[in-house]
Amino acid sequence: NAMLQWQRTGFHFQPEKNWMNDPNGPVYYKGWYHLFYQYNPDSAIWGNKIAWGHAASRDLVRWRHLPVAMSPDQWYDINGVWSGSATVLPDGRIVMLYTGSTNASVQVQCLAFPTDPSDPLLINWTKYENNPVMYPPPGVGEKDFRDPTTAWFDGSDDTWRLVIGSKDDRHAGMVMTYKTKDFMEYELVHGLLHQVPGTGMWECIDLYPVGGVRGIDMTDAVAASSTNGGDDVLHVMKESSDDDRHDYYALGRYDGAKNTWTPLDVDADLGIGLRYDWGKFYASKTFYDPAKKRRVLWGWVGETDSERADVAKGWASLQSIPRTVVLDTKTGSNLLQWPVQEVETLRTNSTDLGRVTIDHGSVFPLSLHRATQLDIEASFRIDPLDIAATKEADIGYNCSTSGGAAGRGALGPFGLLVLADARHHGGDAERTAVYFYVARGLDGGLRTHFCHDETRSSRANDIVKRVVGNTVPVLNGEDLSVRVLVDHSIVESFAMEGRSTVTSRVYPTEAIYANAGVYLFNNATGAQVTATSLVVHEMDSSYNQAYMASM
Ligand code: DQQ
Repeated sequence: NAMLQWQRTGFHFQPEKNWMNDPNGPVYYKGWYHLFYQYNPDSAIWGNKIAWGHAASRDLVRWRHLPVAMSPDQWYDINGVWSGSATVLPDGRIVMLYTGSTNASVQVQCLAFPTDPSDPLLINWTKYENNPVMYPPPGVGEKDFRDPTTAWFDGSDDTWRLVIGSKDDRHAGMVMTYKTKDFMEYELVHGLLHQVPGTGMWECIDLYPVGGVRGIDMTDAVAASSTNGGDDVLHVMKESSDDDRHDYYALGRYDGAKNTWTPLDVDADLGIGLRYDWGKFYASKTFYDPAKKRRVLWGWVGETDSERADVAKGWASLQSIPRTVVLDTKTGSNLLQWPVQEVETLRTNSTDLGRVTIDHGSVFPLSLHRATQLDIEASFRIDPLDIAATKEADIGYNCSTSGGAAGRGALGPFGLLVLADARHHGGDAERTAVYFYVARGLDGGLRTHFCHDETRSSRANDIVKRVVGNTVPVLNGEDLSVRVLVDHSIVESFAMEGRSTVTSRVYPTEAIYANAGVYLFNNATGAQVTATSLVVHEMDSSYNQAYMASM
């Protein structure tokens, strides 16, 4: 449907057509980044014939689409080649573990290898002849055993270990550990690595060490902890909650000898605390990039329009921008996620709008050439006198329930309107609001919320439109900063250097092509807000034909 083609993105990863979901087996091999993904080659909706789609890139930004890597063609994966992860062995070989849905829809773990390890594009894959290599253990549901992680080496008993998510019969999400010497025979390690009552099935577990600057490989962290006790390294655990379809993470400590992972803060445990992203983002996975010594996160960003619309378009879903992940050493209590630096190579026209003061109750249009593919960097400051003068206590503020960009308080909302109708900003014109709201507590303390308001993003009515977001830590003296990636039908925001991220899918019907614009807005009743810096970069498309041909 040509009418809907403008919804395709310029620099977010998506297949040429049909359905995509989880990122699978991300890995760096012989100079190429590989991304596999859950793919339905027959349709724009999920089905029981899920295969592994495949693409490769030199820079995580410009991708080359490759043939389907694995299809459901064996009894043990005939109902779907489901999610899995890559492990790079010390000699450079790759082993891939994935979940097969069998002819009886039992979830089993399977092994595959590159058919030709000398091929840097890893086009062909061979499934191990004795698959499956793991069955649901006693007491675990046949349909509650999936998504093996990347394995790491544990020198204490010379085994490789990996974890798999599940739930128990009382609806507690849980993580099991397996060990293996050769990836063919596996042993379930006694006990559970972690478990949280009431959180339901944990899909796509991820477990990895984090530091404040560089990425850390899990095998290296385990080796280091055996020599120095490992107290300086934290381990992130992530689970994708099938109940509410959000990716939850927590910072904690991994103890291989005891087979436990313990959260730093039990009140912010998995499934109840921090999320990677407060919008549309699920079934994510990280990998360690040895070339740039960083940890990179991918997440599946689904559609929020109707299945009917997806079928009409002929495609569904995007991947998030690949994000580097580090520990926020300033707060010590959250991660920082940030678009990989290579994204900046797509910046073309950059407009520095300098300092702009936005009076309360006003909207300010930015003059730009094109506004469908943007990378916006903005910082805001509320006049300190206005903060001091505020008596209002709105500590119960909540992005989702407090009136969005239109609900006015003393110190917010203010921020940006993107994919907004450039012809007129009033009335019912389409726009997606990306904003801060500062709430003042009874004690005078401030609490900053970062939200997306999608409720006015489209005139179409077959779309889920919400206000999403959460509080974000702001330390003394910090401006309120945000980086916003706008790409046709996705708005992906990174607030406060990546302490909080929010991703929205939006489907404007009029604010498209040359009609798309950006505004600053300040809907606070009692605060003057200054954009202390504001730079807008137009973004090139990464699917540049000349570039693809030269790869
Ligand atoms: N998607 C896969 C499963 C996984 C789920 C099936 C998460 O392996 O648990 O497409 O979105």
